[in-house]
Amino acid sequence: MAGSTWRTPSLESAPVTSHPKQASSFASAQRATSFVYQLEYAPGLEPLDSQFVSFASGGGTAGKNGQLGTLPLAEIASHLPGAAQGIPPTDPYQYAFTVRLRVIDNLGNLGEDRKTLFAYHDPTLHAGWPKFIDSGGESSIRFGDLDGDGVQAIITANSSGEIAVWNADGTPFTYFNGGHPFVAPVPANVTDHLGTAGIAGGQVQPGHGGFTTPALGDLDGDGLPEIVVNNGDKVYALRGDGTLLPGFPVAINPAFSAPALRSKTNHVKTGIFSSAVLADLDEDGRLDIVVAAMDQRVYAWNANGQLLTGWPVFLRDRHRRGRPSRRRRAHERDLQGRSARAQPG
Ligand SMILES: [Ca+2]
Ligand SMILES: [Ca+2]
Repeated sequence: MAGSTWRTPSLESAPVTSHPKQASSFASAQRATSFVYQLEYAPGLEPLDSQFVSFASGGGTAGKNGQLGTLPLAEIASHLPGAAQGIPPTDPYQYAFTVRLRVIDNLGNLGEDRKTLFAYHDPTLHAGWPKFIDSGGESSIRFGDLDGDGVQAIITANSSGEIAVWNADGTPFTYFNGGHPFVAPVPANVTDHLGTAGIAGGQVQPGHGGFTTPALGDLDGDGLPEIVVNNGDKVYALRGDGTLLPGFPVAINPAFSAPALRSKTNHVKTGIFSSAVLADLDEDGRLDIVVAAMDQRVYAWNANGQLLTGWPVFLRDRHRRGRPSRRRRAHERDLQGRSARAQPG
């Protein structure tokens, strides 16, 4: 059989006429003695066979893995509306093009794989942007004057457990952690697996959790904002220079999502999916941190990392039908007793 697969190319934004991109892929014919391959492009999402243009070809007897050709981006752009030079798209696929790798073995079998890519030069992009973060950037970006010089910096938190801060021109904001990202420690649910073959052998890097959208506010009253951000079961509060505020990180209580509480219809999780919110709940003139967790609780801590009295609060609709199981009610009574004994005063 003839086979072909793609390596996902790293994408970057640049003038499409000046950056030919390598096309990395894999071609082989495992049960045949030899094969030939052809790399082709065509404009659009579902081009006709007749539209494909070859840009690389070759052959061999053993599988070929790596750079099989170079995408002629300027040539491809010339087939797209306005040569893909800055006319804002009215159709999401206006600047799409399709690349296919076809492998034909000496027995006549054909294997084909396709990938749709986009070529578009956006002249409104600021110099120095965008940034490739090699990870999910699901959380929203925040702006903040972290060092009090009157200029806003750009704060990003990503799903690799990193917080990075940038200047407007795309250079690292050196006041924050010397210009390097703050990286969360490896969380407990990963440290439990550091001895597994992949991690111990170095093939897999242990994860650092993922940060949600940060909240900014002056927690310690020095006139400069702190960055408050959730990761896994923890809440981090960082000063603008990237150091942790004393008392942080704080964590939610794992007992509230213990396996004994889980049922088929209510699988409570240990962790925080939401972003933190800052408000002065106890009216002492200092911001507090409010976090809703997946254990059905809302937590509130003060700027020293201490739980406010009366928190966390269990969110439950008391008018809903049905009662929790006897096992669950017993566990909750036990937790409430322990929580009351732990409260000072
Ligand atoms: Ca502050
Ligand atoms: Ca307060």
